[in-house]
Amino acid sequence: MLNNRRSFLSKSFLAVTLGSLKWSDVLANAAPNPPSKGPLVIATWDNRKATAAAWEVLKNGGRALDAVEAGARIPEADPNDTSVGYGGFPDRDGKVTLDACIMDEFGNAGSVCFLQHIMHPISVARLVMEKTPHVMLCGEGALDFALKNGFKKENLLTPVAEKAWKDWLITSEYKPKVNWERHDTIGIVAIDQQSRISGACTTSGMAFKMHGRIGDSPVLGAGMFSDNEVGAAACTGLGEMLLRTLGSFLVVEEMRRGKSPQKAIITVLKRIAAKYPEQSRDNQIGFVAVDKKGRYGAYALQAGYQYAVYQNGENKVFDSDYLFK
Ligand code: SD4
Repeated sequence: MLNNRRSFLSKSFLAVTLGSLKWSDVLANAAPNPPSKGPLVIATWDNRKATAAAWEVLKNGGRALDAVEAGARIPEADPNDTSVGYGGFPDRDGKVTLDACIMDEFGNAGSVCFLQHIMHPISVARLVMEKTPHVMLCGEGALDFALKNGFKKENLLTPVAEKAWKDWLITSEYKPKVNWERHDTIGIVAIDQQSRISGACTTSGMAFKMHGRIGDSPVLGAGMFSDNEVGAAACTGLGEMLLRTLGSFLVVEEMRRGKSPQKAIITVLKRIAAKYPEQSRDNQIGFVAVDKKGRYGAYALQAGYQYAVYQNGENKVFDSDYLFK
């Protein structure tokens, strides 16, 4: 441990001398980390049912990839979750269109976007990763692929979501605001007993978006990114800002430079807020991240963001800290 710390500090000395690191960051990260306490899963919002499903896989020595898929499937099938899968609020034409992506510990990735009528886009994304030479399938092609692989065509528009859409049509005003809709888009990242890291993200996107609009969630590096050597990050919030900044990729890159998950997220949120000050003031973005040491972090632009963590046999939800106090 002492030797590791010494070698970390001498490497850091070089990095500071070369100008790629600040001492304040070095010292913060040089604090001995608690040893990895085994597997861990963390998800955006109060997705405790999802982290519980993921934990069932992790606690038995299962693969992080299976855990994040199992977790993501929970809100996808929940009619009361109006931001994901079945029950998700539709676009302004009344169509429920779904986006999802997944990455495994080898850096393989799969994604679907603008997918309709399929309850579990995350599992279709996984099949794209495992059964095709491609990474991303969209719309009709993604639907054909899903149907050919045994997925059922279903009506995903619940009466509650349909009513919300009809009410919205009266003013037809599209103005995303902080925590304006019940955000429950799930970004979920996990490390398993063998230190394999994976991530997933699934959503119905912003309610009453334009037909054809695709957000950050199915875009690798925007809604989620995972690199088994470093860690994984995923997010929720206004997709347009995350698409322009590739937020999840940036969080992983900040961890690669030596930052803890928490510090990496804060750095990225500050960068987004500096680049888009007005949109950042009026909108929400929240991240979760895990690193190879089994540490996690979460942070948001605004108050009101929550995240769920399952670790050491305990499933907890926390109010996230945030930038704009
Ligand atoms: C999107 N990031 O489509 C998603 C929305 C979201 O909870 O996170 N909703 O822009």
